[in-house]
Amino acid sequence: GVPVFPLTSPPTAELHIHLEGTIEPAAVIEMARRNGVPAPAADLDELLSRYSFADLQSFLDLHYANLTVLRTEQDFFELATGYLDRARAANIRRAEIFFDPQTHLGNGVPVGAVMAGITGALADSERTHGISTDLIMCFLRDRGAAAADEMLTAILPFRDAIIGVGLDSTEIGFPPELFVDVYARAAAEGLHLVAHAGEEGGPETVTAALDLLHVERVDHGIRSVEDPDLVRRLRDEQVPLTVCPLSNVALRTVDTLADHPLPGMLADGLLVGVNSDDPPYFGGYVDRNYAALRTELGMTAAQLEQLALNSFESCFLDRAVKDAYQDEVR
Ligand code: ES4
Ligand code: ZN
Repeated sequence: GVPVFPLTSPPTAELHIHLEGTIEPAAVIEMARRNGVPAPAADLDELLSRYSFADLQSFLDLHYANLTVLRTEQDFFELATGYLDRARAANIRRAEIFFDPQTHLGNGVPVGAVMAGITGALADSERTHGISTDLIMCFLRDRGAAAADEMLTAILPFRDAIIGVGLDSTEIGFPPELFVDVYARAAAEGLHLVAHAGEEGGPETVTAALDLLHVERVDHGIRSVEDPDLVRRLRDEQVPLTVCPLSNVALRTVDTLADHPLPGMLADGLLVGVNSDDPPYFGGYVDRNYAALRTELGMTAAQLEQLALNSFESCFLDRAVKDAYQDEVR
């Protein structure tokens, strides 16, 4: 018979995807062997047994251990190419991709090698994969403000390869207040501004990101629903929120998908979209997130279409380009 819901997810923009968080477990083992560095686990089975999390920090511990195997330009080229292949299969048409050069600098990998590998893979992504791509460099909040400032200086030779800056890693204990100066510097460079907030931290971290860092978009932001004044503001100003449903379940930010605030946020008129965050860790790409929203939350085709339209609305793209993508959704 005719399926009640479309079998494929709508064309979507993915605005909350960590490039390093797309590394497949098998690639971790293979790159460790190839680079002659210790693998974070004896074999694939042992590695996979660790893919279960209590909170954000327990995920980050595994994530950073896995990333010690990334050493060469070729590793970053393969990482980004692998992402494009899987994003294409998930019907992604536009990706604004986070990456974390501080992690690799800390592992002894020069920023030039990171940039050459990633930009080499993404340079022609529209033609090779039908996906337009740009990069957003994130500061690791747990390394503090001075390190973020040094990182911004180190990326300036590659200024034209990025469209913006973000803020990720451990949220609790590292509030937006610490990063006011480095965000002002990034703004003066003409970079777009986003930040993770309101994932584990409360709604006050979202308000601080807006008021003190002047972010244009908030990553996660789900705990905003605890503050009615903030919800009104997010609706009135149509601040984009990059929500990651399967990530929130995997990191126990929400108990089950049925408890997720996304349907209520959509009903309240917030500009929310669906994103995958770190897909091999959290249960899949955007298509799997849409499928779970259908089957576990009972979201309708009309709601999913709105989420897809919102994803393009939330992009750092010209109006005419957004319109063209949105016409493809309808
Ligand atoms: C993150 Cl540094 C980093 N990488 C991937 N996902 C994240 N979530 C929060 N910080
Ligand atoms: Zn994230």
